[in-house]
Amino acid sequence: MRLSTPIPGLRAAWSTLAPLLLLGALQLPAAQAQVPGKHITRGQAEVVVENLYKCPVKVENHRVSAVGRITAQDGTVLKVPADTAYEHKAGPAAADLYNECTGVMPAEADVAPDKVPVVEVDADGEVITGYIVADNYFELYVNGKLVAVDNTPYTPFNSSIVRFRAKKPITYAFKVVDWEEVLGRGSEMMRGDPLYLGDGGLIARKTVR
Ligand SMILES: [Ca+2]
Ligand SMILES: [Ca+2]
Repeated sequence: MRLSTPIPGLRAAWSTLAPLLLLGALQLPAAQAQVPGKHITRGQAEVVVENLYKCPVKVENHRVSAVGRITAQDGTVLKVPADTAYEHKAGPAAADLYNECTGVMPAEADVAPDKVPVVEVDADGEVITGYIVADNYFELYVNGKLVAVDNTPYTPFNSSIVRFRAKKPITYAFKVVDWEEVLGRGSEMMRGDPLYLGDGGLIARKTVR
């Protein structure tokens, strides 16, 4: 459950890249609007979606990506672990850099970012390639446009290649979700314990000129 999990094909691809700088607050599509502010919940959420993603092949670490609903103490109804573009089928799915479920597990020398479609943000911009791994899920917004949606919400751990054409100055924003094993509790499975506190993170790098 850590980002240090070996991901073949990733290290060499990242070695010549500079960190992807980012993180400004952008306005998300209305379908993804979550209630702003701080809310306190107790107990488990009601499951409203049993599983967003089913791996088509048997892998060692596949976990159910459920979605739930819970009412906070102030009466606000929240979706957990998050309202995502993946659930709404919004935005382009990120291409695989490494993914056990799709069988994309190239050797480092065989990674081919040039085959990834370019999402156009600004017609007069430059093409930028990014490499992303999230524990567990990401959405990438460039100059306010959703350009990539992680295709695996929970596990197995996967990594992605994104390409887009954008004009400077460029504002990057990520929405990142550390998925839950027990909805509403914020926990994840660790060595058989579904209430393990868990951890989350994101690594994202891009090409520079
Ligand atoms: Ca993922
Ligand atoms: Ca996690």
